[in-house]
Amino acid sequence: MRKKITLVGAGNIGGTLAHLIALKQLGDITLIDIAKGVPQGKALDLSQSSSVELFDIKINGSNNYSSLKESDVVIITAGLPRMPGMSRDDLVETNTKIISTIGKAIKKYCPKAFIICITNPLDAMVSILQSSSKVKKNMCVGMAGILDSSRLKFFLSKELNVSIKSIEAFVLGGHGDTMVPLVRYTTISGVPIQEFIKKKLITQKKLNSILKRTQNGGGEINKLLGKGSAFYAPASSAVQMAESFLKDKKMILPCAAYLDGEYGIKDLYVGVPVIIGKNGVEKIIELKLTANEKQEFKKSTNAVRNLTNLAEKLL
Ligand code: TXD
Repeated sequence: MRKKITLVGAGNIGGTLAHLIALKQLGDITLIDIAKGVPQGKALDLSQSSSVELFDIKINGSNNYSSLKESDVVIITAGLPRMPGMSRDDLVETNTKIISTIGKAIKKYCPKAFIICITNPLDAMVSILQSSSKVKKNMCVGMAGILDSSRLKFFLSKELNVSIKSIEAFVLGGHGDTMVPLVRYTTISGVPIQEFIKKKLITQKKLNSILKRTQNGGGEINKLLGKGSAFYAPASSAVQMAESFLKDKKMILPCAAYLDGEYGIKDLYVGVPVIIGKNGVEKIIELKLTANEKQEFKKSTNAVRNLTNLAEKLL
């Protein structure tokens, strides 16, 4: 019996999610959107590529949340993306209302599903989604850290002229300007990046500019596109999470997960490395942080908590 993956939001990311999931044949796909015809049109268009891509999964479009029924995985991108010059936090009011409505629909139609939130402001929206859907806290997670880490890895691979496959990097904390790229855990084929600085293969100055570029990764693309946000890399990142759940791959991935004391943080969704398997977020990986990293992480979690409290007050 094929799994059912429902994508709430059939816009730039939603359509790309559907395409990637179809090509990987992860399960049958239902696209839901409020825009009349858009989920149906994208579902039909994607289905018409099946004879070329040779996938057998079914793809449907709907304008009703009742189509969430019996979903195994739900990926949410519904909401407004940023316009140039807007911060992710500027979206909080509009998207909080949208996300809480969707959360109630999940509670009604698929309370056992694994929920992946993408909508910004990400960390606060994951919290709203969990509190309105009442799904188990470890079955609700946010996609941001994989995207932010992927941007960092890409910039480093370009600068060092090495395969992207050789680079490991982590970003902790909120999906915003306060995110914490963990330089100390950045390695190239297991060699800490500090060794590359010592060998003058990259300067500290260049590394710092790469970290800054990573923190502004979303804004850079907003500016280039003129409207809307990045969508290819965000979609790939969320599909990696869905696949780790559906295939019980137990990958260690940086995601916005619920902390209940880990890293000294209680009752907050924020970006940390987690293991994702068939039971959702199965474990929070607690990395040892230096005093400086702890300070940066605290700054980031404070910003996330303020925004989460604001979102909850709006409900
Ligand atoms: O790393 C991350 N988490 C971020 C997240 C990376 C990139 C983009 N980020 C955020 O994802 C972005 O700021 C937005 O909040 C979401 C979705 O971005 P996308 O680029 O896909 O936005 P679109 O193309 O505008 O698609 C949003 C769709 C659109 O088709 C709307 O009609 C629909 O959401 N929408 C709804 N669907 C269902 N239900 C409701 N209420 C609804 N409202 C809007």
